[in-house]
Amino acid sequence: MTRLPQPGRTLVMGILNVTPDSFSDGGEFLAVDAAVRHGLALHAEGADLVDVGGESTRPGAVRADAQTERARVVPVIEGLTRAGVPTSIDTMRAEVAVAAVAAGAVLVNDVSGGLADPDMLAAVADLDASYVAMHWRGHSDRMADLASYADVVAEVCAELSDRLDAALAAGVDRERIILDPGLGFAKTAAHNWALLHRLDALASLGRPLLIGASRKRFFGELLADADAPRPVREREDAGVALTALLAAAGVWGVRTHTARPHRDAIAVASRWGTPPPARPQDRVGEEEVADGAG
Ligand code: PMM
Repeated sequence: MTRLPQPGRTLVMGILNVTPDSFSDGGEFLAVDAAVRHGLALHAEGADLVDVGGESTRPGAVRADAQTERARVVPVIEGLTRAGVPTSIDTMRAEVAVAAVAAGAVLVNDVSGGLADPDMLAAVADLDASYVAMHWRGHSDRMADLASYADVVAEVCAELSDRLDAALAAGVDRERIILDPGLGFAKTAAHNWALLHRLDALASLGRPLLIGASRKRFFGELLADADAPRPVREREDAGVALTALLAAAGVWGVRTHTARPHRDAIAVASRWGTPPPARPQDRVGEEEVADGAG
């Protein structure tokens, strides 16, 4: 039985999309063995948890039906669980969440925070699994129209707080709930940066935070050359830089397409935040730098 890892530092959730159309890795891991191999590789390079998704949420994506979604994810979760790799299920559907947890998933990652499926929160209350409630305003086909805020930080906090209350009212144990501001979901680049700038406001909701920034469009805009956004596969370094900042700010987890560089960034942030031991030999290094030897 795999459990939710508690690594004592910011956790790395590796992304494994078993979909034909996700924005970064769509179509790469549709075959079960290719998907399991990629999940094993993510785990081997440092992912604490592998997040398996069977439905793309890219802006404008057409929804997969429940049966297709379940058939994509369950064998992959079974394969990874057999190999001892902890998994989460990225789904908005209660029936997929239930099947995925039966197959071994230890966390339900619901990008709709319980809004897309009226049965989700009650189903999660009965499962032995943690629950990520992400901020969401509507399905991908309407997302762009819903990206309108007078005060994005206050509104996302208020709407996430409502989802937390709804989960608690449905019987989900508070200690199992993690919150996520949902970067890029009904949010422009400016909204994403405003939320990242105010992690303290999100943290004041009293639950651990998960942040999914990896390769998203706001990095493409930030790093654009002339008029062309930076291509998806060339946004990784910016994501790693953000991971270091997020780890230094104490977020619970980051959801990323690679694992090793993010683990390295977390190690740097952890060490940077820890005062170095005051040992006499440290002073030798300082003198060398003063002499120009460094
Ligand atoms: N982003 C995507 C999918 N699932 N889950 C959480 N909790 N947070 C996110 O930001 C998030 C998510 C979209 O990205 P993908 O297509 O690379 O999976």
